[in-house]
Amino acid sequence: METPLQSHYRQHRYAVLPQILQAGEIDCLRAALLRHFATSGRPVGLGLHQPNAAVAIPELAWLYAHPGILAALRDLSGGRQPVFTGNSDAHKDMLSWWHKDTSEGSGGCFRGDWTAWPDCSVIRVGVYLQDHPTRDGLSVRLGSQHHRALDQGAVRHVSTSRGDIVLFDVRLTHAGQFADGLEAPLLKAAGRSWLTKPATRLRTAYSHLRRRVEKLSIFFTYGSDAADTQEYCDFELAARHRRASPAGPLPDALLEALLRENVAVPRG
Ligand SMILES: O=C(O)CCC(=O)C(=O)O
Ligand SMILES: [Fe+2]
Repeated sequence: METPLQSHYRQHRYAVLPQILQAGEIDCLRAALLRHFATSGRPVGLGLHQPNAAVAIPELAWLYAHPGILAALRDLSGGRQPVFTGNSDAHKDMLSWWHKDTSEGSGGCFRGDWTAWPDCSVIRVGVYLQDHPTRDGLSVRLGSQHHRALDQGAVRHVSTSRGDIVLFDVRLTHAGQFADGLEAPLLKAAGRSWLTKPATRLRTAYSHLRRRVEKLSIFFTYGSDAADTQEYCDFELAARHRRASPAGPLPDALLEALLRENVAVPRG
């Protein structure tokens, strides 16, 4: 018998885990991200992006080994050992656009025709640190795991509240907050490197005027003991070696937390 989580995920390739994080935990995460982004992060999507957040923001360690998240991942994989791929991003006020988390722009993380696979063990875990009942949270395109083109699949906004966790197949086409009419030309301008900073500053002023609260989120990638997860991890490792600045090892506190929860971590 399938569990309700397995059945929803099998049909839609995404699922919401309601109320996994407590109010105090969300406050902690928000404070850690606000502290970090006060001095760090790269301008992306008229906001700030921190790649390799597991290394760059060590205070997040406990989140990656959260028992509620791991129980769901074990459920979805039929009890296989979870694998923390090390891929983790944090975002502040970042606008987004349709994409997949399969690194298609840099060669693709999977060998073979993944559009034909009925299943995929590599799962993105998304944590929004504010409510998104009707907009600006995660949007997905249903059935898009079978298409390379990013315009395929009916669009669904995934309603989430503070404390919820969202899980989705990395092949699924998805986006976060879309640019509104005023932000769209700014976002386009920010694509030119000399305009990135002024465009981002203008957008920050616009958000203040609209009295928006800071939009904060953490996204990270898990797999399980399976061949496609191994491919994803090999791709990640090679990409990390190609990058100019070395990523550095995962913090000891994170490795210990993962070990305690019997999570595997790829070598390298
Ligand atoms: O900006 C968002 O909310 C989505 C983030 C995302 O798609 C990612 O980190 O892979
Ligand atoms: Fe993504």
